[in-house]
Amino acid sequence: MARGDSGGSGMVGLREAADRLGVHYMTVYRYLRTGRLPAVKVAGEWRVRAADVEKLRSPGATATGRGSRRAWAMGRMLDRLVAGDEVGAWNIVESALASGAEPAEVHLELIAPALRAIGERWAAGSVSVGEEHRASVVARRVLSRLGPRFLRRGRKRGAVVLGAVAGERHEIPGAIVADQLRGAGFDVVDLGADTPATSFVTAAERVAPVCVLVSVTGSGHEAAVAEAVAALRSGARCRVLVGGAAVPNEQTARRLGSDRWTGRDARHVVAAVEELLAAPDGG
Ligand code: B12
Repeated sequence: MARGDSGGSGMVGLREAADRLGVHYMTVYRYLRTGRLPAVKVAGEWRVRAADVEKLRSPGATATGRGSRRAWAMGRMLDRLVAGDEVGAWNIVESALASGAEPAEVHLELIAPALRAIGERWAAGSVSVGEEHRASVVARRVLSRLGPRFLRRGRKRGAVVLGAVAGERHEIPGAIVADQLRGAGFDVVDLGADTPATSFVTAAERVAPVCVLVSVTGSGHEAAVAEAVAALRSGARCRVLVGGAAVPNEQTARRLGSDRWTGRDARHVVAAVEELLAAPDGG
């Protein structure tokens, strides 16, 4: 008889299922509620088929441990985004949160890598333009739903203005950074995609920010970045950080006129803004 398989019935309890899947008990309960794991009540207790539990384990999930579970969840997120399945994508987020993931980890370990993988598939031709667009809409909606978890009460540490440079339509990296900055106690003015240089200046004049973050993901936006940086330096006289996937290192950051390199992910961006806050004279 298999471990935890009471009576050799091929059925196991929820705690045993949780152990086998390497997830929290409440996560298994959520699988029941959302229909991912069929269950029956026997003498007042939920039982699930051991074979169904096995099916829930991905090929990579035989290894337990947080890393492999997150990798598995990321694969499922990728799959749900490509399918345009908002409910399924949100269920994965809820499961991750229920198993103890921080909202920032959901950003950086589930949603962002899934989107980058979709980009690779799009470039390789295995995901269509339409699927990529639909996936990014679903990702955006899931991010919006997660957003309130980053809100903090209390006194703010300062304001930050953020926007993707003129011509740049990738605004999801900015949405992620904005929420993580909010979680770190900053007030964020997110100007979204395709922001004209003058709009950066107007927003900065209004809120006197710790800095303005100019986001650039794709190639070919150098002229627009130069225009935004010049307008901010002369118009708003504030500190400017240029970052995003098109700024892969310190050298590129400096060449584009950034006061600092913001690093590779949102956590590094938050750290860069905090450094500026700690060095008020521009150090
Ligand atoms: C979704 C998506 C789109 C969506 C964007 C929707 C939206 N609402 O944002 C749409 C469909 C509009 C789109 C359009 C295009 N896209 Co596109 N897109 C993507 C995709 C799949 C995901 C982007 C994303 O959100 N990534 C997730 C985030 C979280 O990734 P991230 O960069 O790691 O973000 C972190 C860092 O940037 C970091 N960071 C560090 N410092 C700083 C500083 C600041 C200020 C910020 C904000 C962040 C930051 O923090 C972020 C969070 O951790 C990427 C694939 C990829 N590799 O990202 C392609 C990708 C970026 N797109 C690409 C291309 C080519 C295009 C198009 C030119 C396609 C076309 N021919 O039409 C257009 C360009 C439109 C334009 N003018 O900008 C290429 C870019 C290649 C290049 N080097 O130029 C990519 C890489 C796909 C690929 N593999 O080729 N796209």
